[in-house]
Amino acid sequence: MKIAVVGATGMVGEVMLNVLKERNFPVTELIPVASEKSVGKTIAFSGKDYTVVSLATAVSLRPDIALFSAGGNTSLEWAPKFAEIGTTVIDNSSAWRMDQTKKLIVPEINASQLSKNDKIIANPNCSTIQMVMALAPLHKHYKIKRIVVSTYQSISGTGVKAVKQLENELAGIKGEMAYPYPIHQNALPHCDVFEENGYTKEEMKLVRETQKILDDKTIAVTATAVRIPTAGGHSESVNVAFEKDFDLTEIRNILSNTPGVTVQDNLNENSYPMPIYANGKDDVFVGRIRRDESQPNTLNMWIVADNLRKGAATNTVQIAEYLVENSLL
Ligand code: 2RA
Repeated sequence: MKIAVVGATGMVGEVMLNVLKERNFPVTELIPVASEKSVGKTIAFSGKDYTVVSLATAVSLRPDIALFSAGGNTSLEWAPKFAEIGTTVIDNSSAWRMDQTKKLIVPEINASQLSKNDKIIANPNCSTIQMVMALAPLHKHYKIKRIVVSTYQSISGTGVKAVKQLENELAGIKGEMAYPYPIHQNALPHCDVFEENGYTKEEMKLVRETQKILDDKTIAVTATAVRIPTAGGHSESVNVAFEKDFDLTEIRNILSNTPGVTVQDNLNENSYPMPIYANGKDDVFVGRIRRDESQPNTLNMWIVADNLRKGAATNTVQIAEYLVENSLL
């Protein structure tokens, strides 16, 4: 399988290369793609050195699959060029997620929607993926009415510049700012840009993408996305109201039996999900599961996942695995 990784030198790109290797994805030829300033560099992958090429060169090499993590503008311009020559693109940007003609996929939930005709497939936003991984099985049993979610997002979601800003602040060095304010010992209710309605794009991704992935526009969602100085993953406090009542033991059993979800919920042992634990792992961790005593049929939970892995790279590679396993290329 000839695989292009577009954005190969970025944070998500590097994790995608690691995940391809870890999962023994059948890569016969790797085509690392990056911006002009990186063209010509070499990237080691599975014991071989590959030369970073430009997007135009990558298209001419006709890869079977192109895994994109290079921003929305690059994806809007170049994903169609790959698709035109028969490459299947799986894109991590938000460019195609709400396009009615494109599928928005979390393999454990809706990979069965995919067909050979899907040549540009959207990978959902990291904070959406981890939330729907826990909520999809519960929606099937109890039908979600409303979700209230607050996120506590790692600086790694912003990228290298943000990680560098925190390092500089910890070292007492004045450097380039990824955020309008210091992030050390701070919490910024500002992930991505503000929209007309006063929400940020990150918050509206949680609203719009959740309804698309669960295929249910009746689900009401409201979100507050906060950036905090953690590495290793995004955390979310989720309050979910169902149409039907539930039994907490059944909720835990459903989640424990959901592939890709691990329940960490034993208060006697102070066992609950944390980013320092989720870091580097592919599962979505769920804990602090408890009934919302303020209203009927409503549940609280705490959901943590590595935003660079299941939130981006691993989900992308899992989509590629599904395409290969089901002969959909
Ligand atoms: C963030 N989910 O965390 C966004 C993009 N990775 O900033």
